[in-house]
Formats: sequence, structure tokens, C-alpha cells
Amino acid sequence: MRTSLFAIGAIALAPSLQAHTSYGGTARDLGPVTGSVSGSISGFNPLSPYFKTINTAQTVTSNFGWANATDADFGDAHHIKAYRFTLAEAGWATISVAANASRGTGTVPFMPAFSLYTGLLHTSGGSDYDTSGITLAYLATLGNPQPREGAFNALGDWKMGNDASLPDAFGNYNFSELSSLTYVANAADGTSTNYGSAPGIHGDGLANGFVTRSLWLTPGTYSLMVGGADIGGSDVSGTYGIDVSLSVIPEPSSMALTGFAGLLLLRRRRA
Ligand SMILES: [Ca+2]
Ligand SMILES: [Ca+2]
Repeated sequence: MRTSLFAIGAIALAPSLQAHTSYGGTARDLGPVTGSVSGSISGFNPLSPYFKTINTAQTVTSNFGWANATDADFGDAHHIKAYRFTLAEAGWATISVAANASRGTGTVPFMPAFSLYTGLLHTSGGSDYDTSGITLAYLATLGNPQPREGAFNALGDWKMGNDASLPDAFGNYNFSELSSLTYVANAADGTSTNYGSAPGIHGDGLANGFVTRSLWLTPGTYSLMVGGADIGGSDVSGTYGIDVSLSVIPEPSSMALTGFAGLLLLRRRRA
């Protein structure tokens, strides 16, 4: 309830103040990318990730952006940072976010949280944002509570669109043009004392500016949304440094099977 869509609209009128939600081209592509420790593994070694990317260049606005999107009226997507990555094969992924006070203007301790989704925001036609015509039209169809504080849902599926989507002669939008993010999991720094009481929050029990979670992920393209976990936070304009890392160990069974198949082939050749 902290900000209304009217307030968000005022922010949208001043786009230079806050960027809409995108991956920054490749700036928040976690991989596999140049700089990742990547490549095939000879023999399965759980201590040797298939790839690992650490992004230490970003900040996020506000200390409450994630927590504020754990309730029924959602939250302002300007108050999260979006990352992406693609897995060519299933694997055991570890996602970590650490507050880094060496960047940003915020002055209070920052507690990070993240939510993971399959799917991508638009990467062409302009960034998606809460108050684009198609996003507002879509949010209005969701029933109460209205208006929504924004499009971002930290604990479930959500959709958002950009200015490339225009209404038809009757004023109707084609909602299939919305970006569609399908919820996978979340993790939050601390306890319900800081992130609130919404059911389904995966708290780590210790509010220390760091959160990590390991997940089994199937092949696909993922979006990772990172923001502040302080539901009582009030720093709407401060920015906070976030160091985000992703490491992925490929599916052990497939690695083992590949090795086994190789052994069989070798035996046949020798025979
Ligand atoms: Ca909210
Ligand atoms: Ca923690």
C-alpha cells in the first residue's frame, strides 16, 4: 500500500529518474557468458560448477521492493533488478545475493531477496513497465484489490508489457503480447520480522545482508528478480549495491550416463 499506481505514473513521467525493468542488454545476463567459469567437465565433480557468474556492478532502488510485492496488490517493478540466464541442460543451481554497501546511495542496512521465474521480459520494442497501456489494461482485469501497486508479483506468476503493444480500434489490447513470467521459487534474507507474514516466503532465518538458495532447475531461460526484503522499509529512492552470483552443476545422472556410455563404446572398440 506504500505507493499507488498514480504515484508510479508520476515516476513513469520522469523516466530518467528510474529505469523500467530490463536486463540492461547483457549487463545482467548471468550466463553462460564471457567471464563465466565454463566448459565441459571431465568426470563429475560436485565441487566444480559447470559455470559460475558473479555480477558485482548493480544497484537496486528502495529497501522494500521485493517484500512489497508479496501481497495481493503486487509491487512496483521499478524497485527490483532483473537478471537472466539460460540452462542448456538440467542442473543444480545456486543463486546468491549479497548486499554491497560500497555502491549506492542508500544508508540503511539492506536485506536482499530474490524470486526466480521461467520466461523473459521483452528484450526489444522497449522495456516493460508497470504503467504501460497494456500493463494497466491487463492489471485492471485481475479483480480486487484495485488499483495494483505495480505488476510485480514476488510469490507467483505475473505479466508486464511495453509501449510496442498498442490498442485496437476498440481500445482493446492483445494480452498475448505481454511478457509472461512463471514463478519457480523465492528466497529472502532474514525472518518474518523483516520480510512480513505472506505465506510461501523462503526465509533464511538470519538478517545479515546475504541470501542464497540451491534449486534443481530444468533446461530453459530464467528471469531472476532481486529487491529489498524489508517490508517495513521506507527508503523509496535510495539505491543499494547487490552482488548476484549463479553457479550451476549439471545433472549428475546425465554426466554419469555419458561416462558409462563412453566406457561401453571403449570396450566395444577394444573388442
Ligand atoms: Ca504491495
Ligand atoms: Ca541471511
